[in-house]
Amino acid sequence: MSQFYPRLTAAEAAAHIDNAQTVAFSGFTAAGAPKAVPKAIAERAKQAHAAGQPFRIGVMTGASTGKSLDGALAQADAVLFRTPYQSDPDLRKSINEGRTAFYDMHLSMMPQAVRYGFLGPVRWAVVEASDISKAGEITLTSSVGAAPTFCRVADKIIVELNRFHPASLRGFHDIYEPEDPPYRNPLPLFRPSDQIGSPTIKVNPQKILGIVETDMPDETGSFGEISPTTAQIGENVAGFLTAELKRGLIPKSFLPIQSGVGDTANAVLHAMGQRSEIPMFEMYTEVIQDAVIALMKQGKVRFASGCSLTVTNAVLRDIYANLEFFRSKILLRPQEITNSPEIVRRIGIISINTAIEVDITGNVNSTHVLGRSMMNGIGGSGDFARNAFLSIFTCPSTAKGGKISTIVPLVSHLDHSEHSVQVIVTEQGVADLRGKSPTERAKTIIENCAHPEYRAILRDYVAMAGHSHSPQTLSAAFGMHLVFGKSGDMRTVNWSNFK
Ligand code: 0RQ
Repeated sequence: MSQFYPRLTAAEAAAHIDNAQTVAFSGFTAAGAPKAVPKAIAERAKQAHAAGQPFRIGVMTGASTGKSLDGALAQADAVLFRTPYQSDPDLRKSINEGRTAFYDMHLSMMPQAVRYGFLGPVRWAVVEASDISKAGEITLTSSVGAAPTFCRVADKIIVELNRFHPASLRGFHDIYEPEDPPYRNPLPLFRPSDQIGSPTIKVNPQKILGIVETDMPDETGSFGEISPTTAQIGENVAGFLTAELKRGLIPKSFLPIQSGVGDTANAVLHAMGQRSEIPMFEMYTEVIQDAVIALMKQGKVRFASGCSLTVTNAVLRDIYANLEFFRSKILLRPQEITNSPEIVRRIGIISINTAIEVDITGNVNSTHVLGRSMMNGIGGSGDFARNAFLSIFTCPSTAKGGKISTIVPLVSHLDHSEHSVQVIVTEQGVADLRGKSPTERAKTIIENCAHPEYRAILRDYVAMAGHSHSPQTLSAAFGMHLVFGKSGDMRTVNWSNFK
């Protein structure tokens, strides 16, 4: 169908993009992110810089992307601002050195913020497609992200038609854009498998500048082996959910699961799959990872609604080779639907996300290392955690070989407040915070989740507060962080220096 549009090389497409323009790319994680055009834009930036000319663009996407997008543009120092999420080491460096302005957003809010005009005009949408019709119907590839909104608002669209993804993917996407206030209707989605939109993004063909043909696999990294620590975290989550089922606090038919991104999330799902007491369940999640596909094949996961197929290439090839098996089991939706706080609350999602650090009363930092350096961003964790039926945060009890305790007196940056966090799980155990005061929470978190080497340190911190509602001493609250800055080991903290 692509014969109806001008064919362009990536360099020809990139030549249309000017300094300081905002470019919105499809993609959610590396899945479905354009590869050829951003690399060509990076080349253009390098040439401009070599000639002493400025060339930096604003970059919007659904979430993180792959090395050909965030990586190449950051290496070329071509990113003026970036939103809403990233995980590329070069871009992270550019953000933390203050060269790229990063706007860390709840992913559910990104498309509407673009439509509302909050993020300024969008000149270009660059969208990876598996097919496009003469009438302007775009079939996306392995993710949806914010592509429908980007196509709607952008002045012009460049399509990367990627032959790696089959055109028969049509039907795997459920494209639905809510109306904007004051005219928004309730979202007619009641079960994870409900299809509410259309299979393609419909655009005015006149807006399409041209088509860049590619044949490139997604740049999704591989998952690490399940380590003893992540395996134990997985076991602890699965054990907790099994006990909740037995207590009748989770319905017998179970509830939809959202699980975060990364090795811990994969290990948690793997452990859930091993438990015969947990019935077949559905996922209403943001990122569909390898473990979900494995559980689907085992008959443990009935259906997965998500924003992206963030799976390794071997798994994606397997899905494409068995497309008809998966057709009735997977739907990819825009991020404002997968992460809709209203749907999350209404359908009763069990949400499982990873923290960087947790404090003794249950506040969670998901984004900043030692309060200053951006890791990735809040992503969808806030959309889910604040609204979930059950909001669980996992993390190893220590980082950097034990020199950092992930359980601290007060988080050095706040993403999820104690009011949104119900359960903390480390490899040490489970802290159930429901119905507990801050002082009771502190005791439970320290005794059940902190590493044994840090328990006495944290008990001493709590003791310092004496009788109070929340066991905090402001002069010492960042004592462990400050000591780490000096000695490189939180275990060297001496509270008498902070009283
Ligand atoms: O650094 O690799 O240099 O050793 O942080 O830590 O344990 O490998 O954790 O890869 O699971 O990521 C929260 C970042 C966890 C992620 C976060 C260091 C640690 C290591 C990574 P090294 P791990 P993971 C929906 C859900 C926010 C978005 C979200 C994330 C590195 O899960 O970005 O939830 N979440 N989205 O050593 C200093 C600490 C540390 C620390 C860990 N306390 N202090 N360094 N590290 N704890 C999905 C989406 O939104 C797409």
